[in-house]
Amino acid sequence: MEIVNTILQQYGFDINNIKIEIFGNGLINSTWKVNLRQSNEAFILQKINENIFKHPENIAFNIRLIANDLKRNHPNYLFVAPLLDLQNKDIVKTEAGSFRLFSFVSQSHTVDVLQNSNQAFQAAKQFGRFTRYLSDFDAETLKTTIPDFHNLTLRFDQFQSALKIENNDRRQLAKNSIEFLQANQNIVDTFHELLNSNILKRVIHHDTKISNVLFDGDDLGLCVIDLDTVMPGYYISDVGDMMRTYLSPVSEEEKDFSKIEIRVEFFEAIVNGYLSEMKAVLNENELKYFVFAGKFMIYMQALRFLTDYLQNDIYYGAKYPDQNLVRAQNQNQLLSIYLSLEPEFNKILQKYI
Ligand code: GN1
Ligand code: MG
Repeated sequence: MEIVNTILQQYGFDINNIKIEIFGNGLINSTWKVNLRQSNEAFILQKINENIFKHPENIAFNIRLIANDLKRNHPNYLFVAPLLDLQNKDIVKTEAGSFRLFSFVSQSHTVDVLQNSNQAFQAAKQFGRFTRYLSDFDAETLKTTIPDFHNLTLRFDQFQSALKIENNDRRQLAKNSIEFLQANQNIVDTFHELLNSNILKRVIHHDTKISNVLFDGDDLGLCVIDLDTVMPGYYISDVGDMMRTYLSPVSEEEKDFSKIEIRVEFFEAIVNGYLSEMKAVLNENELKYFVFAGKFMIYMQALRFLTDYLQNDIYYGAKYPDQNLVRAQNQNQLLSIYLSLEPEFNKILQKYI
């Protein structure tokens, strides 16, 4: 906490006049809400995890480029960019890490668990709008903040290597999950096919969980936040992570797998919301991979959790011993339900394209 106070002083805060609370539930960065005692004004302070974002200045670079482009071409779009410190820097580097500060947008709220399919529609629309507004912007001018972040080929290879060298006990406990992922390796093959098709690199958010959308008082989407993983990528990353995180009433942390379900009307809401912005932007070939997007992301997340489990939780950490195994099993269960609904999903998609 000491360091947080020091950082806030660099932004000109009087630390006697603020109240600080831990905020949100991200797995990677640390986030605090800073409330002013004398008014309703509030701020969000974030420490970037530099084990994962090795060059925080690349994040700042990307956000600056995008902010300028949006200001020019879509001046009414609400874009939450980092504030400057007393030395006019948008990122404060210290020995304890790199920090950024944002205004807390007043009259806005975030949602941690989706309550209805309208929220899925609104969120999908916001992520679609973000990519559409930047569709004339050259995505390749952005820095890659995490190399190979959604490279499924690499994620699969990392999983294979973890199987070779790691922990026998854990590998034994993970036997069924390992077999399930190996049996579904055709998802990696389809990913290769996609890479060789006419798929375009676009400005992609890469972390479309519902808590990364700001809503107004009427539950209308306002904008997207948490832009650390904004970089060149494929739209299936954004659509797929919405499917991964919006379709089921329970999250990746749920241990009772009987609670994992797929709400088909939420799938339709994602299709409708995303395509309400992106239908005219995506080419015919890209559209072919819309349903695949969900498989791609659920499968990749299961691989990542299981790989981390086999590597003793070095990436995600674990609050209890088998947490990353449970997360992987949870995602596998979600994937198997998703696969069984594919024909129905394809039919729904046809209504919108
Ligand atoms: C991480 O920290 P958080 O929750 O925003 C991860 C995502 C995963 C997610 C799974 C940089 O995101 O890719 O989907 O956990 N981010 C990074 O909960 O690895
Ligand atoms: Mg994130």
